[in-house]
Amino acid sequence: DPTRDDFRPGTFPDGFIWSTATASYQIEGAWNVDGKGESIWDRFSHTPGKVDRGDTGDVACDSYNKYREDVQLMKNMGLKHYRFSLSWPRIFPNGTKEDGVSQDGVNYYNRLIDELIANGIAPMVTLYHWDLPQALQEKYGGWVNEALVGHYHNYATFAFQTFGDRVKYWITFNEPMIVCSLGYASGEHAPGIQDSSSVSSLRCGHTLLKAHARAWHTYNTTFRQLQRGKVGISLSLLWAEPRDPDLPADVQAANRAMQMINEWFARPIFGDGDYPNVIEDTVQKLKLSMELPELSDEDKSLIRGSADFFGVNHYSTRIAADKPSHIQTQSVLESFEMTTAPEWPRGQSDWLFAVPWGLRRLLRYIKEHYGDPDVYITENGWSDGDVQPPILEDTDRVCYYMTYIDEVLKAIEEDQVKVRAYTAWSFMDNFEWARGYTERFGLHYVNFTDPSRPRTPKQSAKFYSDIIANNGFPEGAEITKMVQDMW
Ligand code: GBH
Repeated sequence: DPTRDDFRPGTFPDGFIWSTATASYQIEGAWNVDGKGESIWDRFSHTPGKVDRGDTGDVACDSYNKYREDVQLMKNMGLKHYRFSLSWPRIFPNGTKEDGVSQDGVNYYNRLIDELIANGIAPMVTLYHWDLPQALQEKYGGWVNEALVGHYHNYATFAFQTFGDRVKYWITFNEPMIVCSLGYASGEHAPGIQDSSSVSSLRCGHTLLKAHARAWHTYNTTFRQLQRGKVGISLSLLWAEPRDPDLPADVQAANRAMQMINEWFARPIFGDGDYPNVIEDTVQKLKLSMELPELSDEDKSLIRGSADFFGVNHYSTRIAADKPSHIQTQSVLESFEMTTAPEWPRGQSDWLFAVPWGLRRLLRYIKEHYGDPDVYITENGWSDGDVQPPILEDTDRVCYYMTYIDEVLKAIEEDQVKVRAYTAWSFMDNFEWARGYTERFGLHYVNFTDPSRPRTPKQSAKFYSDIIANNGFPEGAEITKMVQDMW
């Protein structure tokens, strides 16, 4: 089992960033408090049948009220960075500044940011982690409409202006591909639009790319000199390993899978500025019947290079094999088959298999394909179930983190990938989107049946805080002995 045979102790480069992450809708609660506007996730979770067990984010972890306690728990862990997201409708309840700013919403983020900084923790802020103001959904149909480029740009500019004196790391969008494919094709996520033709999801992607680029350019020209921060984007990336690496058809199938899943946003921003061929092909085919926006040369040059770092959310790997029928089939998606290996441990999430070496290969792939960028791992983590008694001795999660983090170290030391940051998803158990509270990703356990939502550190919180304290796994350190015992 390649996950267990080659642990190597070692220390990360000086200044390496250790962080944990959350997102507004998943933790804040207070969904209709102090003037906050409705988001598409409020609407979606309040619609029967959309989320498992009918769970909602109405209260979630109640971080709107408990943020001070959260910051103390972070401090206890020795964390110096924290990634969280702003809720757009908490700031602009109706989606735009003209329709009113909620000062209470702005104050909440000011208090959170100040509390973090007072405790020596640097905020890393995601501008959009999926909770669009419902007003913009209703007025424009959401991200399928290019009008949202301007609205997002105004919101991002307001955030740079208001918080940028203290926030030095910005992430424009969390996982644009998931926003478009689950929100506008399969309908599993808000706003729940089902469109198997891909037209809606491609329009959505087009809007997100332009919105991202405009926000980056405004930061670059208007705020950078004074604020001296960095602006990137977080893409969800899967590693696809060819089933038979000696079989060219499988190697090509794995390439198609990587293109389909990873390159839609990565190539326009970090590559040569074009959509990957598989997207171009789909666009060409669909154009026969529908009018689809294409990226103009001007768009492309605005998008190309519009990031100070490459944010990577990575959880899992698949085996890709050729599906020979692809010559006749319409869709590239049907031209390969994705499977897993029976020996890969699976988390509570049906898609989450622990394959640590996949992360190292993915990091090397990024270095080789996208001009050796600074890479920030903005999410990585493991789920277990909502069971009694609670899993506080979360050894599976500890194993996941130590093996994945060790592969990051190898990518840095042996492959010279410029990984600057690692972020554990998540700081605490939270609202896991369509799965509600049935899947737990936290370093802290949250009791969702107790109105005061108490948090309890799990074994993984202790483990991760030792990694932070040691800046890795130095030879002879307590943590290395622990790892070697577990091996
Ligand atoms: C992230 O999404 C989110 O940013 C975060 O909010 C969320 O809580 C966290 O991860 C945990 O889910 O392997 O081909 O079957 C991750 C979204 C969901 C993207 C699963 C890949 C599997 C596709 N991922 N999906 S596949």
